Amino acid sequence: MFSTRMEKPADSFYRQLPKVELHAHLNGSLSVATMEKLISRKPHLNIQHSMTAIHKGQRRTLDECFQVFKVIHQLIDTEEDILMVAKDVIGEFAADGVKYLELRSTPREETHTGLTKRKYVETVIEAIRQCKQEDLDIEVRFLVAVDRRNGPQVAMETVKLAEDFMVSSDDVVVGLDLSGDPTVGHGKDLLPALLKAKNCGLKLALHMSEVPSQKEESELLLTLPPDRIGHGTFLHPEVGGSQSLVDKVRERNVPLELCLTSNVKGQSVPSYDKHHFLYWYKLGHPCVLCTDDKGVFSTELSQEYQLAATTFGLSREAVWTLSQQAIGCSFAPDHLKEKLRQRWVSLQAQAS
Ligand code: 6MZ
Repeated sequence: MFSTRMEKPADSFYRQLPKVELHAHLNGSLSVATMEKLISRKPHLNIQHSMTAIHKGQRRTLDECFQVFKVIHQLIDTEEDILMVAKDVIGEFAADGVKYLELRSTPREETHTGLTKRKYVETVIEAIRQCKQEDLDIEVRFLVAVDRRNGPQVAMETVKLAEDFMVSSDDVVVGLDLSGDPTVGHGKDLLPALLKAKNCGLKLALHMSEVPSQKEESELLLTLPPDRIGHGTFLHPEVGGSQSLVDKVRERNVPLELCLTSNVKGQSVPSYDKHHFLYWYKLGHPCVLCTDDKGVFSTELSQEYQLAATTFGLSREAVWTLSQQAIGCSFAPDHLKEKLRQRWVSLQAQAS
C-alpha cells in the first residue's frame, strides 16, 4: 500500500506570500502525486511511497536520508522521467506562491537507458523552458550539483558541463551546488573544481558545516568565498563551530540557506526552537528560508515560513521582509531582481 499522507497545508497568508526558493534538490522535491506516477511506471522495482518520504513526527538519521535518495534515483532513469519530475516540481512550487526558484540537481548517467549527464542537464533546462512557455507564474534558474561522494575528477567534469551550459542555456544555468553526504570526502580535494567554477562566472552555493566534523573544511571553503552557504548548521560557537567562522561569514556577507524541517527531521538540529535560524537572524545576517527536499521531508515553502514565524514569533511585516530579502540573495541577474522587488511591492500593497 502507498502512503498518501500529506502534512497540513500552511495558512493562506503563507501560501499567498510571494516567496523565493533557493535551496531545492530536484529529486528530493517530488510530491506524493509525482512519486505515484513514477512507481506505477516501474512496478517491478517494488518501491513504496513510505520508503521515499519522512512524515510528520518521524525522524531519520542523515545517513538514512541519503539512503532515501538512492531509492528515489532508481525510479528516475530516463529523459522522460526527468522531464516529468522537473515540470511537476516547478508547477508545485508555483502553486505554493514561489515566484523565483533555483532548482539544483546532480547530473546522472544511466547506461541501461542511454541517459547521459549532458542529456540530463538538457532535459532539466527543457522542463524549465516548457514551464515558461506554459506561462507559469514563476522564474526558474538551475544550479548544476556536484555530489561530493564522487570525488575531484567527477567534480571537475561537472564544472565543465555547467560551464558549457552557462554559455548555451540563455542564463538558465547560473551556478554550481556542492552537496551529497557530508561525512564522505573532503572539500580540500574539490577546491580546484570549485575555483574553476568561480573563475568562469558560475555562482557557488555550497553545503557547509552540515555536520560538526566539517569545521576545518568550512574554514577552507570560506577562502573562495562561496556566494551562499547551504545549512551552515554547525558554524557558530554555541554548537561547536567557532567565532572565527562566524566572523568570516559575516565579513564576506555570505547568505545562509536555512531548511528548518529538513534539519529537524534529519536530526542535525534537536528541535525547531533550537534551529540556528535564530542565531543568524538576531545578528541581522541574510538568511533565506528554503525546503531542501520538500518531497522527502514532506514540507512546502509556505510551511517553512509559517514554522519560522510561529517558532520565533515573527510578525507578518517581518515575514514579508524575510521573503523580500531573499531576492537579493538569489543568483538572478539585476534586471530580474528589480522586477521581482517591484512585484513584491505591488503584491504587498494588494494584500494590505
Ligand atoms: C546534502 C543533499 C541533501 O541531485 O538527485 N542532497 N546533500 N545534504 C542534504 N540534506 C538533507 N539533500 C539532498 O537530488 C538528490 C541529491 O541531492 C543531494 C544529495 O546528493 C542527493 O543525492 P538530485 O536532484
